[in-house]
Parts: sequence; structure tokens; C-alpha cells
Amino acid sequence: KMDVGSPYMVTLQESKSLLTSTTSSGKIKELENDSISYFIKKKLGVWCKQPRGQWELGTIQSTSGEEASVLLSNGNVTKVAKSELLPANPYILEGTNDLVKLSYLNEPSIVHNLQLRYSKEMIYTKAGPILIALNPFKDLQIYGNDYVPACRQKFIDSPHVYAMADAAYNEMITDEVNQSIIISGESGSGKTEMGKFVIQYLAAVGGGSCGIENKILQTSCILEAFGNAKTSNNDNSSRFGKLIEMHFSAMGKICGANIQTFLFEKVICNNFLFEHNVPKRLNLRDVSDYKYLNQSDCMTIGGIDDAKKFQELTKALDAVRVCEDDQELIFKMVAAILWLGNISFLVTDSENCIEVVDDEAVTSAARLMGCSSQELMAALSTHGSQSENGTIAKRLKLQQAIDTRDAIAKFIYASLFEWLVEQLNKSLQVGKKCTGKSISILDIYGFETLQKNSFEQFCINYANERLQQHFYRHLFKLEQEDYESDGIDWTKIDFEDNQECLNLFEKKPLGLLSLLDEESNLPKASDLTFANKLKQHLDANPCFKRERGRAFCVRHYTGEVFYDTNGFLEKNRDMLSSASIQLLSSCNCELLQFFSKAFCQTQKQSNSIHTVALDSQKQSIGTKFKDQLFKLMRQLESTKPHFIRCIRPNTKQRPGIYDVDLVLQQLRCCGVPEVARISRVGYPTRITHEEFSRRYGFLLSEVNIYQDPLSISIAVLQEFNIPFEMYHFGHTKLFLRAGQIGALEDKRKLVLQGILLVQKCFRGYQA
Ligand code: AD9
Ligand code: MG
Repeated sequence: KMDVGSPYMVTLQESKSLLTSTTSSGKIKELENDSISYFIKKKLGVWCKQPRGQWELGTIQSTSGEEASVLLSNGNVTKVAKSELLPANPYILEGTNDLVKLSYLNEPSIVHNLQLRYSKEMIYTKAGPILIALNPFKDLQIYGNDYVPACRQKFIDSPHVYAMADAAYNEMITDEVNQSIIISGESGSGKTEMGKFVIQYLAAVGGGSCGIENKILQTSCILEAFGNAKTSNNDNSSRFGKLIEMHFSAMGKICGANIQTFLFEKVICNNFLFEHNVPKRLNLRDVSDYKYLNQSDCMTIGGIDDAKKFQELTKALDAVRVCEDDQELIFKMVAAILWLGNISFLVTDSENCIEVVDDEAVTSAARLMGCSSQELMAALSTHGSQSENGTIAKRLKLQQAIDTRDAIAKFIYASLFEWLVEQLNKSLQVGKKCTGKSISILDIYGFETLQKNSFEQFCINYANERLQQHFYRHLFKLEQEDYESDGIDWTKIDFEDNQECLNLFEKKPLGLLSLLDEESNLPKASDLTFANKLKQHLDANPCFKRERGRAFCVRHYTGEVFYDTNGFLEKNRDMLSSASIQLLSSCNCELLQFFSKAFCQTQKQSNSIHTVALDSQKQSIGTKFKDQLFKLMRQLESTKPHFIRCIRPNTKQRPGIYDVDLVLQQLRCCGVPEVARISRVGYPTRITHEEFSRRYGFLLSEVNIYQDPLSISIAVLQEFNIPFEMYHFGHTKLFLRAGQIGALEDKRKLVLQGILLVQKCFRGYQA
């Protein structure tokens, strides 16, 4: 899709051919025949692909036809096809802190560079504008009180999350533009921890007298207590996405914050209640006695002290002014959910109709919810059905009763979470006097490709497509606009972005989300009829691929992902029976009444899917998520973004292990190799003529007679031998390629140090 002649065209094509590094030799530009002889002559290093797919370092000894003989670093000599060779970087570039500085940006070089740094505990590396962060799975002692001033004063040379937070903070103040820090990555890659470091830094530099920064810091503890759970990927996995908007005064002091959460996954419960004296107060039994908890077979997590966590939670709740009564109410609700999960049913007739077993679970749940056992049992065993004589109660079948019970539990849990977020926001409210700008920190699940991908992955991956577009647009389109507005001759480029895939999800009426809503509204629809409908309407979309049965495939920017529609309709509808809502609204419990009222309100407001009223219907989960995402994107679009890509170096959650394939796959998912290439080809350094001449003009050996900024800038570039292909003069700015400013900065530092030294001596002499 690119115009011939654009500098990006070469790089993108190159990078694509390098990404598929097993293509025929002709496609690999970096090691064509003439360069191979140069590599042999100069004994330059190459990456040699091994039979099992890994890359080994070596030097080419000779070639014959399409084959090369390579001496590997382990001393072995091997014969490989030339197409299996890629150039390695000179030794001097090993472990560089910005991938853009690498002479060769092929995948083995990138992965090797990160591995080398990781082995030296340097977890941060830049890739042009992106900060790559590898999860060290251990405390590196590079945060906290000592590091904040060091990063603020720019004493630390290597990339650091604090430095990125600092850049955002400075830009917010000097440019008066809202900023955002977008953190993405796989589960367990360290996003949430990274978000906390960002907040920690901003709290330290923007902390004021009102102490709001402490409250902001405490929110993580509360959200994690209710919204995180152990998964196979991460012992502390966030089951929701989160955007924290931190507001600052014009003087750069924090004056409030706001939290938004996305796609809260309700199928969780934490064990935190079973500590302290709560169990006794609430009549709770042992963790293992609760069905919602004991099915995981995981009652404790190594290294986690639940009692300590519980104390931290109550302290945090105190800090954000959730009063003791409310805290007790929160715990009561969680206890009620646990008892609900223990309610069982007895099949009483051949039709599979049930009765609720009237035991301790029912009485305890009813007591905690503030209703009678009879009321609870009626809501769990019957549903109202319309007949000529009005509504009659029909008995539920076993699966319906189980679903009703679980739906109530999930509803209470999700409402509780939302309510908590609301309480936090009230406590962090931005004062009216705060007229400054904000920094938003986004921690949202990265792209997921599992063995079996369901509705959750569908939503997450859709969100990631949107974020990826935001990223592309920022990087490519805005860059281009900047060049053009400054009069740089920059061939118009039609960027290949992922709009087509987003259309597949969003188009009305024939997009994945609309069709899902339509099918969710049909009483007789099933996951299979939904899958068939997709095949019927979306076959022509190049991002859609039909699969057999209930499956379908989407061509995402990361590659093909297969989805199984099993459970899609149910999860999208997320229904609550009217009997359940009636029960909750009649409970003698402030919170439950509030939750049911809020539910009825959203129902009234929602105008998305109401063609056939099955039961109590509300906005579908898919549509709600899409609306949230649109709102989020609108918010982000008005900010200057900063991107952090977190990488999980191993699946064992252990320090020191670097799984090359795992890292590579994640780098591809976030487009790191491509970004590094593009940033290098573009002009990442932009500086006004005034600024440039002011900063470097004094380095000139002779006083410039013209004295205007442009002439001074030209003189500096000439005196310091910056090759002409490395810069471009715009109307207002000088555009420099990566790596050019470094030499000038070094020179400037040296000269300034010299001046300081002279001044010091002079003062000493005077004294
Ligand atoms: V998920 O999508 O919410 O499942 P995250 O958020 O990407 O995931 P998280 O931040 O929770 O991952 O990190 C996982 C674990 O890695 C943490 O619990 C820490 O034990 C560990 N971790 C992550 N980042 C760091 C770090 N910078 N230093 C030390 C870290 N340990
Ligand atoms: Mg997380």
C-alpha cells in the first residue's frame, strides 16, 4: 500500500522479509552475494539458523552456490543455505541501550541484544520511542527514594521507567499538553508493576501538601485485592483493565485522580477474607469449604502472607476514607457470595425441575444479604412466565437454577467492584481549582492467543487492535504530518494500518459485534447459529476466515487467531433474571438495593439491544466494552502518548531465565522490530533552529558573523561533520536522524565541564 520511493517502503519490506527469515536467499537483502564476500573478507559475524530454529553466532568461511560454510562460536563448522544467514552487529554495539542504534536490525540481533542486557540485569531498552521492559521476576533495587532524584536530574544514562515518567511529566508542564503512558504486554509481563512504578515516580515529583498522592498509591492495593487472581500465567493477575488519570496543577503538583476500569472478569474470588478476625465475625468456615474457592485447588500462594495483605487492605480502605461500616458491608457481601456458591439443588421430578436444599448455605447467604431464606429459595428455583391469567411461577430446571445462582453471585461481585472504584474516585476527586493538565496511565491486557480462544480473548484482542491503530497512527501519521507541516520533502505515504480488521469488528450492521448482539437477542439462537451467521455475512472481509463448526478465525495484526464461539452468546448477554433483580431490590441491605437500582437504570438508558425482551435485558457486554473503548480512545487521542512494552522472558515466573522464542513472539506482537527500523530511517530528533543554535552555537570555533539561528545551525553541522543525509532543514525545525545528536551532546558536556572547572578554579583563586 505504499508509494514507490518512500523511505519507509524499503524498511517495511525489508523488515517483513527479515521477519520471515526462512525465505529464499534473494529476499534477504542484508546478506546478498556481494556483501557475503565482504563478510568473509572482514571476518564479520553472522547469525546462522540452526536445524531446531535457534540462531548461533559465527563467521562465514566460504561459499559454494547457494550454500555457505560457517564457523560457529562453539568451534563447530556447519554448512547452511545462504538464506539461513543474517548479519550480526559489530562487537562495539553489543548490548546497546537503544535498538535503533544497531547497524543490523534483524530479529536475532534484537533478541540477542535484549538477552545480553537481561543477563546483566538491565531490563530496560529503548526501541526508538518505545520503552521495552523485561520482567526480572526479582527485586532489582532500582526504584524508590534514591532513584527518583537521580532520574529527575538525569544522572542515570540508561533507559528507565522513571525516565519515561519524567519525560511525560516535563512535557506536560512545558508544552501544557495532557500525556498518556500506555503499558501493554502479555499476562505476567509486568504491566501492573510498571504502572505502579510510574505512579510512584509521579507521586514523588508531584507530591504536595494535600497528601492525595498517598491515596493514589493505596488504590492499587484495593483494586488488586478484589480484582486480581492467581492464574497459570501470573500469581497476581489483573482481571480488569485500568486507566488512572492523574491531575496536576499548573505548578506540577498532584491535585486529584480518576480511575476507570474495563472488562472486569467476574469469575473470581480472592481468599483475603480468611484472615484476621473476619471469619469469626461473619461466621465463615475454612477456605476449603467454599465451592467458589476450593475448585481451584489453590488455597495459598507461595511467598504471600494473606494476613499481612488483609491488614494492608484495611489500611488502604481507611486511607481512601471508606468508613468501617462500609468496610464491614463489603466483607459481608463477599461472604454472601461465598455462601451463595455453596447453595445446592435437588432434582425432584422427571422433568429435571429442582428444589433448593434448605441448609446452612441458604440461611447464611440470606442473612448476609438481608432477606428471608424463603425469598432467596424462591428466586433461585422459579421464574415468572407470562400467561393469559398474568404471571405464573414456573419451576427452574437444574442448569437454569445453577446459572441463576451464579449470575446473582457474579452480579453482586461486579457491582461491588464498580462501587469500590466509585468510592475511590470520590476520595480522589479533582478540586475545582485544579486547572492544570493530566497524565493517564493505561494498564490493559495485551494480545492473547491461547489454545482455545473464547469471548474474553475476543474482547481483549479487539481492544488491542484499537490500541495498535492508535500506536500506528501516532508513530506514522503524526510523524509524517510533522515533516509535511515543516516543509520537508516527504513522499506521501499511505500507511498500512489495521482499519480493515477494526471494520470487521465494528461495522454496523454486518460486523462481528453487531452480529453477536443481533444473535444474542434471538431466543432460539445458539453459538452455532451465531457462527453460521458470521460465515454467511463476513466471508468477503479479508480479515475473516471461515472455520468448521462453531469456530471462526480473525486475521489480527499479530497473525491469525482462532475463536471458538462456545459461550459467546451467554457471556455477551450477561443476563440477570427479573426474579433475581426483584429479590436484590427487596433485600434489607443498602448496597444490594443500590446495586439493583443502578442495574435498572442502565437498563433504561441502554438502547442497544432491545428487540426481543427475553427477560431483564441490558446493554450487551460486547457493546458496553466497545463504548468504553471508544471513550478511552477519544481520551487518549487528546494526549501525547508514551509507550511501554512489557515482555515476559519465561513462563516459569522465575528470574534469570530467558526464553528466546517466547521473547521473539512477544516482540513481534508489539511490532518492535518494525518500529525500531522505522524510527531509524525517520528523523527522530526534532529541534527548532533557535533551540539548536542556542544549545550548540557556542561550540563553534569562530564567531558566526550572521548570527541568525539557521546560519548558526548550518555552521555547527558543518564544523562537526554531520553528513548531509543525516539531517533536513524544515521551515522552523531541524530534523536529525537517530544517533546524530549524541556526538554534539558529548562535545557540549565536555566544554561545559571545562567551563565549570575554570570557574571553580577562578573562584578558588579569588577566595
Ligand atoms: V496480567 O496481564 O495482570 O496477568 P501483568 O500485569 O503484566 O500481568 P504483573 O505486573 O502482575 O504482570 O507482574 C507479574 C509478577 O512479575 C509480579 O507479581 C512480580 O512478582 C513480577 N514483576 C513484574 N515486574 C517486575 C519488576 N519490574 N521487578 C520485579 C516484577 N518483579
Ligand atoms: Mg496486571
